[in-house]
Amino acid sequence: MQRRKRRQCSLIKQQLQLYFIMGSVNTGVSDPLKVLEEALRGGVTCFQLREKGNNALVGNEKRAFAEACQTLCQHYNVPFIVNDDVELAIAINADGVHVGQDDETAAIVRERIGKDKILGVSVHNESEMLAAIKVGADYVGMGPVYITSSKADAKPVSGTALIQQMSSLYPAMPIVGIGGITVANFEPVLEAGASGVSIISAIASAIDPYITVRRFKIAISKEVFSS
Ligand code: 3NM
Repeated sequence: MQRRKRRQCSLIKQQLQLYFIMGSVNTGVSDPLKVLEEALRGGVTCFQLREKGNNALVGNEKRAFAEACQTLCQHYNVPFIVNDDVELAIAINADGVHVGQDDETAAIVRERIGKDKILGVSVHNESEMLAAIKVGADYVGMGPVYITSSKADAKPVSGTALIQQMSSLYPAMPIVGIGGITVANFEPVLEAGASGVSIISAIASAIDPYITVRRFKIAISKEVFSS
């Protein structure tokens, strides 16, 4: 691997460590921007705006919310990724885009956002992993590791087996685990070879998102230190 590419890869791996995903509908009665700010203050390393589901914002309201999230992320120097909506990501100059297998094909997204933006792709098997490598994805998301209620069309629970296999076959591709991950169950995900964990509800629905993120940070640093 070229030196520049290797440096980028290790940066992405650090940024994936505690990857918070949220939309305006994920925070219950709490103000989503307040939740995001608390999560950033606590030390999340990446943020993805995933504005989906019942009552999700659209149009100008979605854009205004995205820009407010982006401003917060910039303040904390944390990458701001947009789920699925390439138009919006380009319009507001987001740091990257995350797509699933049903969203706009990853190859087209890469072409549209250019090589310098972060591209994340959800994968569920080796052929999707190979396709993600081919289009130059910067990282892949794998899940659902555990049962989740945050994604209506989630696939069956996959556990950590695929992460283990893919991380040993393709060690250069950063992997982030997703689905039902909490402070109590994240360790096997990192032990299987993921660079980090993606979380919606354990942070977005926490009574105190700041304290929850601090707990994750302390537990993750112990895990990384002992490995
Ligand atoms: N993608 P929570 S699972 C957005 O398996 C998403 O690809 C998944 O939310 C996948 O942390 C999921 O609340 C939801 O379980 C994750």
